[in-house]
Amino acid sequence: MLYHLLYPLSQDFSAFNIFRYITFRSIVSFLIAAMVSIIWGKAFIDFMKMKQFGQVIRDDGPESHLKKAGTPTMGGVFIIGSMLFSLLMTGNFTSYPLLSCLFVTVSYFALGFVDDYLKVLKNNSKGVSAKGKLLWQFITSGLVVFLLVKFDVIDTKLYTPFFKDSVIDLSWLYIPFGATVIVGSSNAVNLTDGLDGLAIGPIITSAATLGLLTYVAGHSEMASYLYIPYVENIGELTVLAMAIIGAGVGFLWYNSYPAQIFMGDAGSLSLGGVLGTIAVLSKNELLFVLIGGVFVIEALSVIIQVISYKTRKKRVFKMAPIHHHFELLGWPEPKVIVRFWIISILFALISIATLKMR
Ligand code: 57M
Repeated sequence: MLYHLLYPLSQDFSAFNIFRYITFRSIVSFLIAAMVSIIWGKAFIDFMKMKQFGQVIRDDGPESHLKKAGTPTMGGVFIIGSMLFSLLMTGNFTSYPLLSCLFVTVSYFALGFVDDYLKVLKNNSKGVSAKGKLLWQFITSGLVVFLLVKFDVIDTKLYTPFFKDSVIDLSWLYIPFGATVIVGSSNAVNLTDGLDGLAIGPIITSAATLGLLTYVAGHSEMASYLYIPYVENIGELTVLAMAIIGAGVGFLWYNSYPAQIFMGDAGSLSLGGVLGTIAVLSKNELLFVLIGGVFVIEALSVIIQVISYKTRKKRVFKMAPIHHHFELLGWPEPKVIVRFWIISILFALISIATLKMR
């Protein structure tokens, strides 16, 4: 709103011209989201404790997790709340890419919220059925990708990293493909969210990488210099990425080991979904496999474990997702977390380096 209220005044007060710049609004967006998230987070944790809304812990997991019973969950409420509040101040709501990302965020947040609420209320670890979740996720993402293609916000081409001339036009198949990227990202982040700070770390590094890539893709000269597709109005997603990072840092303040709160499905499904949507909008669908490498490894570990158990009756990992494997090998929880963060930073840097490798 600040952008919409103050920027038009720049004709009379030239100082307000600064709101035109994505770099300025991105920094403000980060600062507002981080501050609101830290302040609101404390109040939210106190509220959840007072109401005794705590996490139910599965009894078939690593033993070290049993002591986490009763930790407040649904931290996604203040992550997404702070992110939206910050964007209300700094975002340009005439941007279709921004509106599409917010639609996915809110829809996945609602799904995760209902799921968390059912778990907390019924005091078991079930919640919404897996089929119900997937259906909701695909309807939302399919609709968004369809509208983006129909109104020419994005094209249906797939651009391969490393090769500047390698472009495949998927035509209408792009709609299920794009939707799958968004749903896959949402669920992979959800699977990763099993240790304190384990998901939010790579969410921050992925958002930072995508924020940089959207900034470049929204700048016609930089885009053509780096041989990446130019997408109109996509720069606005840099402001969004910085709001995600700010809200994420505020959440990490409380979710760092030993966690005072978990993000819940309200956080993991919506944050995973919005990252996938930014990847689709900025035409980084393939590079996103590298950017979100930690999420991909976590999801692959589950797929490999399930296939191996079904076909050979043998497990590849002591337990999937893979972070449980390292825990059961005896690594202390903070070591697993920090090492996964280090890997996510490496993935981010390699992804950025691909900009000059095409
Ligand atoms: C969510 N949720 C955490 C918290 C968080 C197909 C199968 C692999 C699915 C998978 C699964 O259900 N994954 C999705 C994982 C849970 O955290 C809550 O859930 C939210 C995220 N959705 O925000 O609200 C627990 O994770 C721990 N946690 C932390 N710190 C955090 O900051 O310590 C979470 C956040 C929390 C807390 O203990 O209670 C979860 O793990 O349940 N299923 C599994 O992960 C299960 N794996 C499994 O069954 N593997 C099999 C096969 C199917 C591959 C195998 O290896 O043979 C394991 N999960 C658990 N115990 N907890 C099994 C044992």
